[in-house]
Amino acid sequence: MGNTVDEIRAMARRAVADTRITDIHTHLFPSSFGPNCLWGVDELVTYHYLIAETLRWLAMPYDAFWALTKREQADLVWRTLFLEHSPVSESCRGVLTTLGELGLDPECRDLNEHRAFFQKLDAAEYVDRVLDLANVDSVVMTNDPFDAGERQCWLDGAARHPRFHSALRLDVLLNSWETAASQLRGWGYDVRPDFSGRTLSETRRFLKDWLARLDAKYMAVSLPPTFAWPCEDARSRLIEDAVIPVAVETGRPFAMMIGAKRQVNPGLRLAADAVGRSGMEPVENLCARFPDAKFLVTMLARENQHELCVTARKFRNLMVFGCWWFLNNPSLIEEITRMRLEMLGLSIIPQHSDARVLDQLIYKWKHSRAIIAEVLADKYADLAATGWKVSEEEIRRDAHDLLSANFWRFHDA
Ligand code: FIX
Ligand code: ZN
Repeated sequence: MGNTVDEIRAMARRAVADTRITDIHTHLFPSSFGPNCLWGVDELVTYHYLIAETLRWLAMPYDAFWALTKREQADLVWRTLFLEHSPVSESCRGVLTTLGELGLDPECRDLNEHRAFFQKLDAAEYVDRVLDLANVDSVVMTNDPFDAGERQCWLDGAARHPRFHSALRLDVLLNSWETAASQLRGWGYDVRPDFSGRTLSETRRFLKDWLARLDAKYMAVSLPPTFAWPCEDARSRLIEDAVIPVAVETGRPFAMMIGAKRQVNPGLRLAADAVGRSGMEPVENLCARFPDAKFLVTMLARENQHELCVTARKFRNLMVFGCWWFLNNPSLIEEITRMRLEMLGLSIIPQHSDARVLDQLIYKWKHSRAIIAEVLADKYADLAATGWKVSEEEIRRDAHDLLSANFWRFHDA
């Protein structure tokens, strides 16, 4: 007797819901990092995804919006996206899912009533409560040593939280070398913009110092659609002679997040970035040239997803992860997850949250889990049709691989 489709669906839903997640890319911080740790309803409502949607409805100059206090911005977003129109976008729906899961009344249209709930909370306690509610075991932060405020927290020895791992973010180093070089010099590393002298060995020293200070699980960079490797630019050289040697020596993966077109409309600030299609050659070239290096790769363009799967079939040192940013929408998560399972089986990391506000973990994972469970159930149902019977234990093993173990196995390899 095979499994019935209903049994399979129920098992897949239970397994995915019960699995404790390692969220491999977020922008979250524990409360010991002070103002870097964002939480609460005003932060949820002023998420840059929602600001972009709000400003589409308004005629006000962007600067006038930014001149408002956070609370005033939140009031304006709430009025525009939740009261004057129905909140059907994924980011709006996410706010309502989050409030509902926290036990608040999602029907309530008065933002001040929601605010009253958050005012009573203690940040440190709330962090663990949210992680538990989202059934997230731990998150990986995005840690930028070039960000003055965050850097100071690390140098001051801000307390670590056992559920917050770190990742060393290298956007300034790899995307703005002149700026990075002058900063590094100021911090006592003997580097020069023209790469003369000890520049590369000193850059490696910087990377190793910060990997150790952070106990970072990987290094990461976001890259434009025009990213090329190899080529005659500073980034190409730094990847080859600094990042990869340190990644191999320390066993840390290098995460490349490819396809972000930055600041296409700068007035929108954090909401100003867009997407562009990328070539797959740099990923192929790097994976082939450095078989001992481990690459975590996500791409922002929907059009790149199929070829990224094909590339991952060719290189076991390439781990595909997440439905990043503009792809983190139900229809696209479903399409992409289905394709990845069909082309790569279970050897993927299907999702990360990219949460910037702590409470977003609740909705991002609730929404993603639901889709991952249905897609998995469809695949097990297809197996059942062949006569292959899956046990609940096997489904739980697979869900654990997807949502946690694949990352740690790749990290430890
Ligand atoms: O570069 C990144 O890590 C992006 O995820 C963010 O910077 C982006 O603004 C974002 O929040 C996407 O979800
Ligand atoms: Zn991110």
